[in-house]
Amino acid sequence: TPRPFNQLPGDWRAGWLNLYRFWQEGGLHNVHHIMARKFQQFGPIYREKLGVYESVNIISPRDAATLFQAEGTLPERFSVPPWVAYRDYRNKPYGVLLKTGEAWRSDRLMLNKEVLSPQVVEGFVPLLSEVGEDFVRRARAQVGKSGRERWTADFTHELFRFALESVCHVLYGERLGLLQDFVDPEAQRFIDAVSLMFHTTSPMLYLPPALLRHLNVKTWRDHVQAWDAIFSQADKCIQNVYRDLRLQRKSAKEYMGILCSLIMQDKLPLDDIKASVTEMMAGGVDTTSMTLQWAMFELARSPGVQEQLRAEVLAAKREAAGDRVKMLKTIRLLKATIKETLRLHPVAVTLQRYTTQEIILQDYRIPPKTLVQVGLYAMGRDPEVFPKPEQFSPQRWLAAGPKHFKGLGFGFGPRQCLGRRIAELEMQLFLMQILENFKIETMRAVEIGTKFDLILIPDKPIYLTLRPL
Ligand code: HEM
Ligand code: 2DC
Repeated sequence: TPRPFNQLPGDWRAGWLNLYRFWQEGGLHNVHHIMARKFQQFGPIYREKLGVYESVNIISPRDAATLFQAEGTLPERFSVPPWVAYRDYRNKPYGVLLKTGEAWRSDRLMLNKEVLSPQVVEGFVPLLSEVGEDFVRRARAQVGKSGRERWTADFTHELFRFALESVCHVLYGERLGLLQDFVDPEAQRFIDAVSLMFHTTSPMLYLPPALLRHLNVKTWRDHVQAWDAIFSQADKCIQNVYRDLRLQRKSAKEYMGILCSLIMQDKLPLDDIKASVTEMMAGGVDTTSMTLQWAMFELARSPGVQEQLRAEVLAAKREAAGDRVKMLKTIRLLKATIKETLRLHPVAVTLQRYTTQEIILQDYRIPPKTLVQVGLYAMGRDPEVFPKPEQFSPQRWLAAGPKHFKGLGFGFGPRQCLGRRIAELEMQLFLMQILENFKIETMRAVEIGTKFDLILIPDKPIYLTLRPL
């Protein structure tokens, strides 16, 4: 018979002491390393308590399958306390990110139709490839300027702008012009605000929202300022589209963007549309840009893989006569490359769900309403799950064998990433266009580690070189 919950391994008895130790050990930026170490110490399941938050942590794909298969129709994840606290403090409505229960479900189902469904997603291809083409044009101009037949830089900020330009093009059907020499300072402020919002979230991650709001510490004030900037900038973009729509400045022929479709459908209250569109605009900057940066870094370090990938892309281009939609159907290795990048460099350190019924994990009884976390970063580097985990090998995703609950970079099920299709398309098109035009290189000697800044990011700048083919 399964063992009782109380026998779970782990040092979960002293929540506040643990949180204090965690602070002291510089755990703030090392959540992923600490988790990996705990799996080493306790095995594939352990219980922990940080502050007031208790969780059970798992690492194996089989346990992830058990968790997600029992999640039901209203799955809930850990609700990031500072994000909730901000909205309550400013009296802002929640979007899908923070809503729960039926209110989440009805919004989410409407959004799925306009953001995730295959019919709609195909329409994003021209919008996203246009932005990719502009990036290539800009990169060529930078190569010209350098006078050295190449462009070497830390691409973080270039990719932030690319990502914001991309997500805004599909959301609003409009270009911001962030890939030109002059960048609108308001757009730049939005980008900086999203990074600051993530950065100020992590120190407050394990404190309850009620406590946070009464704390007048700098981190909280910066956090509020960051969200204020995010909401006001998103609101301007939304108002613009709304006005153009009323004045019928938008022609009904072309695809006008996700926001327009949602407004015209008229099935969601405008405030709910706004809340979720704001979340998507903010969620679309650091996520895809960091993943693309990691992908280019890995490809630069594995020239063999890069050549194989380029061959696939060029062959697809020939066969499809340049038709991007057709190309996307044949580039298997490129899709595997993105999975492989997210295996080693997931954006989310864990996936989480509250259980709704008793489930059995590693032969322990887990009661309902328990927060269970899948250690995504630890799983991606576990040799039991991925043989030779340190090797960047997209091929592993194409080889025979079970991949069941191993590729979880965007989460799973009805609560998975809403921006998944946008993100995937944006990254596939970008990498295709880069590979068609440039060789990606880097200084091989430099080791880059990972830092937890709410999302996982490189711990130092990555310098990459683009060299025209
Ligand atoms: C949720 C990853 C890009 C918007 C999530 C979750 C993950 C994730 C792991 C939680 C899923 C779960 O609990 O099962 C990523 C990765 C990205 C990415 C790896 C890119 C490489 C984006 C983009 C957008 C976005 C571009 C906006 C267009 C959201 C939203 C949610 C979410 C709104 C909450 C959905 C809900 O609760 O219903 N993402 N994301 N993400 N993501 Fe993403
Ligand atoms: C952070 O312990 C660590 O996609 C916590 O685009 C558990 C946790 C809960 C929710 C996760 C979060 C972590 C990381 C960032 C995620 C978030 C859900 C959505 C969000 C993964 C793992 C993200 C980046 C969204 C953000 C949208 C936002 C800017 C409006």
